[in-house]
Amino acid sequence: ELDVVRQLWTKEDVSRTLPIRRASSHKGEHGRGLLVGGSYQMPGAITLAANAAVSSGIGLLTTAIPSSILKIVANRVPESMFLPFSEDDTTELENRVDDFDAIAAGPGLGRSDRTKQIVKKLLREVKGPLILDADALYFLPELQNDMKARSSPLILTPHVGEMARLTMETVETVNRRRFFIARDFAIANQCYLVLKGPFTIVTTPTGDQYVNTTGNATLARGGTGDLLTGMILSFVSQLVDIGEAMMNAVYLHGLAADIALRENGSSQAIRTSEILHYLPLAFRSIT
Ligand code: NPW
Ligand code: AMP
Ligand code: MG
Repeated sequence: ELDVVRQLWTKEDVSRTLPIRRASSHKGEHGRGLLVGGSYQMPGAITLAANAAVSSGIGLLTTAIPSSILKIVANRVPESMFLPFSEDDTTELENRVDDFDAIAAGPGLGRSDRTKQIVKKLLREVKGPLILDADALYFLPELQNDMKARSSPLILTPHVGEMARLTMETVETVNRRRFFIARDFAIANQCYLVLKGPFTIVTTPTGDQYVNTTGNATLARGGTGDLLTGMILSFVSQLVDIGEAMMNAVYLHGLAADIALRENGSSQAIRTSEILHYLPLAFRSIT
C-alpha cells in the first residue's frame, strides 16, 4: 500500500484547477452536458440536479426526462434545454448521446426496466465521460459485462447504501473499510468512484484517493446527492481532468452547505434547494 496516493483536497487545489471563464470565452467552451433522470413520482430530483448544473458553470445543459414531467421540470429550470422521452421508447435519447461532452444519469429515474435499458445503452454507446448516480447504479450488478467492456471514462457516485449494494457488502462493512473497498472497486472496474458521506472519498481508476473536508449534516436530507450529480456534470463536461473535476464539485458542494450553516446558524431549517443559493459565495471564497 506504500505507493497509494491518499491526500486531502484543499482550497488551494480547487483554486489551482477550477475551470476559468476567459473574457473572450463563449458558452460552447464551457461544456455541453446531458442530464438523464426523473420519473412521475420524482420530478424533484432531476430538477435539483439540473439547477445545480446551471448554477455551477456549465455552458449548455440539456435535460432528458420522461415526457410526463416535462412541464413541471421545464418550468423550474429555464436555462436548460429538454429532451423528453416516452416511457416505452427511448430511441430519441439514444440517438443523441454523441452530441454531448459528458452525460450524467440517475437522479429520480426510478427502478423500472426502462431504467435498466437506458443504463445498458449509455454504458455501451456513450464515448465521453459517463456519470451514474442514484437509480442508475441500481442495475449495475446485472450489467457488469457492459460496465467492464466500456473503455471511456465511467464515474460512479454512490452513498454508502448504494456502495453496499454494488459490492454485495453490508453497510456496516462499507463504513468500516471504506478506503479499501472504494479502492478495490475502482481498480477492479476501472472507474472513478465518489463514495459519499462525511469525508467523501474520490478514487481514480489507478487507485489514487482524495478526501474531502467540507460539508456538514445540513446535507443529511433528501436531494443533496442530486445536487452533487449536477455539479459533477458541470465540471466534467468542461473537459478538465476528471479526478480534479470530481473533487472540485465535491468540495464546493460541501462548502456551500458549510456557508449555509454558518449564515443560518442551524442545520435544521435549510432546504436542499436553498443550499444552491450559497454556491456563489462558495465560488467567491475560492478565487
Ligand atoms: P436507511 O434509510 O438508513 O434504512 P435508496 P435514495 C441505506 C431519489 N430522490 N446514505 C438506507 O438505509 C434519488 O435520486 C428523490 C444514504 C436505504 O436502505 C433516487 O432516484 C428526491 N442511504 C431515489 O430517490 C429526493 C444509506 O441505503 C438506502 C446510507 C432513491 O435514492 C430524495 C437508501 O438508498 C432522493 O435523492 C447513507 N449513508 N447508509 C426527490 N425530491 O425527488 C445506508 N443507507 O433506497 O437507494 O434511496 O438514496 O433515497
Ligand atoms: P445522497 O444520499 O445521494 O442524497 O447524497 C447525500 C450527499 O450529502 C452526499 O454528497 C454526502 O456526502 C452528503 N452528506 C450527507 N450526510 C452528510 C453529513 N452528515 N456530513 C457531510 N456530508 C453529508
Ligand atoms: Mg442519491
